[in-house]
Amino acid sequence: MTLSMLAAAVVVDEWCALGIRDVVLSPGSRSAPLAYALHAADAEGRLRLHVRVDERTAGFLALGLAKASEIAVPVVTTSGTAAGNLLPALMEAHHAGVPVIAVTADRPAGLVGTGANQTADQVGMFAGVPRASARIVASEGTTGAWRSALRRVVTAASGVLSGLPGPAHLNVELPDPLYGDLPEVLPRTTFSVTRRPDPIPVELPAGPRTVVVAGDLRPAQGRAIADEAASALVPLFAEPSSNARQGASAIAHYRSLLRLLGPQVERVVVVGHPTLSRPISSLLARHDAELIVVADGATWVDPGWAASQVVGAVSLPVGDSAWLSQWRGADAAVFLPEPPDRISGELVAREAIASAVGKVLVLGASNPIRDADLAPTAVPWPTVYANRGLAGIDGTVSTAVGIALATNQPTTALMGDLTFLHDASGLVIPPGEPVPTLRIVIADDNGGSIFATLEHGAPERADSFERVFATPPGVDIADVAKGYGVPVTEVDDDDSLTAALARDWAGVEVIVVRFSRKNRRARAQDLAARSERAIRGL
Ligand SMILES: Cc1ncc(C[n+]2csc(CCOP(=O)(O)OP(=O)(O)O)c2C)c(N)n1
Ligand SMILES: [Mg+2]
Repeated sequence: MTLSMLAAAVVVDEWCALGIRDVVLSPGSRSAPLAYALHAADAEGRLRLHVRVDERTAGFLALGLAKASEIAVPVVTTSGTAAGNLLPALMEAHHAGVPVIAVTADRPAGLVGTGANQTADQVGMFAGVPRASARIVASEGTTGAWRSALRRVVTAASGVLSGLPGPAHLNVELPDPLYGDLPEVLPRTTFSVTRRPDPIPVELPAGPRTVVVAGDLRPAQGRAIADEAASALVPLFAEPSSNARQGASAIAHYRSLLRLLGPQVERVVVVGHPTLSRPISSLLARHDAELIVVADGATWVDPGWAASQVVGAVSLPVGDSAWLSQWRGADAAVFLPEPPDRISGELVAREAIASAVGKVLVLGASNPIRDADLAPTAVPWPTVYANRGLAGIDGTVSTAVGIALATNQPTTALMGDLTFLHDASGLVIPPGEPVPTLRIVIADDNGGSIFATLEHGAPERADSFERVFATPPGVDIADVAKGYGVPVTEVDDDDSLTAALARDWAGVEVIVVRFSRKNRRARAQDLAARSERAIRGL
């Protein structure tokens, strides 16, 4: 048995023992020992292996699997640029607290800097991003030392001790030969880590007019904060991926209502990572209101530098029902009609949400998640996931594939056309690989319409807008999806959208919803005006 095969066998055996269930692998030569060991473990039913050619896709697939399972997912690459392609997924994992382990196969250290083929300096290559890094040097150490390194890396990624899950990096340095028999029996000592206890909630004093802001959260956390806000009669401003956007306290149009009602807020409790809107950023930057941040890890959210108290968990006192009624009354009075004979982004989001109730919904960055952030709160919601760590438009298809595979539930992913094109290769699922039940709804408005709602969309900047902001891709999205062998439905009116979303499906399918982005800016302005009238009319 070769040293490299022994090291690979120990790595995979320890992962199985630590409870890892899914591993993603991209092909290569330097990583071959790990590939053989993973193939064997998958055949024995000890873990589930997913093979992807494109490492960027593989990284986001691991991210989706880890996000939904809340269990660490290793993603294994060969050496060189292959490893570099994991960076975007690791950055998202860092900022969203997702346990992805980058496992980069490497040459023995003596070859770094010599011009040896496909050899880069990989130790520390993700500088500052991993929560922990370790090296497995197959030509040195013992199986006990390797297992110890693996335990540290998986424990750090899982956040069991720190409360802060996130990415980790394992560089596995493998000398030739890179094939041979796998050992039959591997010695292992028992090992376990005790999870740190949940924090004790801090009871807030009664009195100040309070609101709760819920940003991106794990589903169970979101449901808990929705219940807490509802029983305390506190208005709740919950972004879709908080999973708190429901219940008696959730205010659907909080973004537009904040402009007039915001100044009355005396205390803000923020849970999770809000990222969607400027009104919330302004609320979190108010130095004349108390800002209480609920942090479940080693760091906390405070983009306005205004935090007055950081707590591990919070218990809200019962508030004044008139305060909640004021928000609810204004909320109920806001109404944005659909444009006649046309589909709007909000309609697509609303229907996608309704069609996914009881199942899983993944929301792409840009307008899809913001459109969902206008959907009603007085209806049931599906379990929602989104990459809000860094809000990238990259890797969304692959993340959704991972979420669907980890939840094992029919999953709907709503994303923009550019977001889809960025990661269309996430549709490449080689024969024999586990197949998700995933429906991708593409809000195809031929470009990046979000910029139309920002300063760049002002009429006086129209001459540069199309080319350098909207960037209409000029490709037929349906043809692109068909090229990957995926069934495609094309819709361009409300009835055909409703019908397409009502159907059951198997495997991966794509629904392309074509609509115009012409009225984006006008609708955003209309909503602001209607919200103002709703408040003044009360
Ligand atoms: C990786 C990455 N590159 C660039 C951006 C900046 N960006 C934000 S939204 C957006 C356009 C998205 O277009 P689309 O997916 O069609 O959604 P739409 O705005 O039309 O709703 C871009 C380029 C980003 N968030 N992430
Ligand atoms: Mg678009």
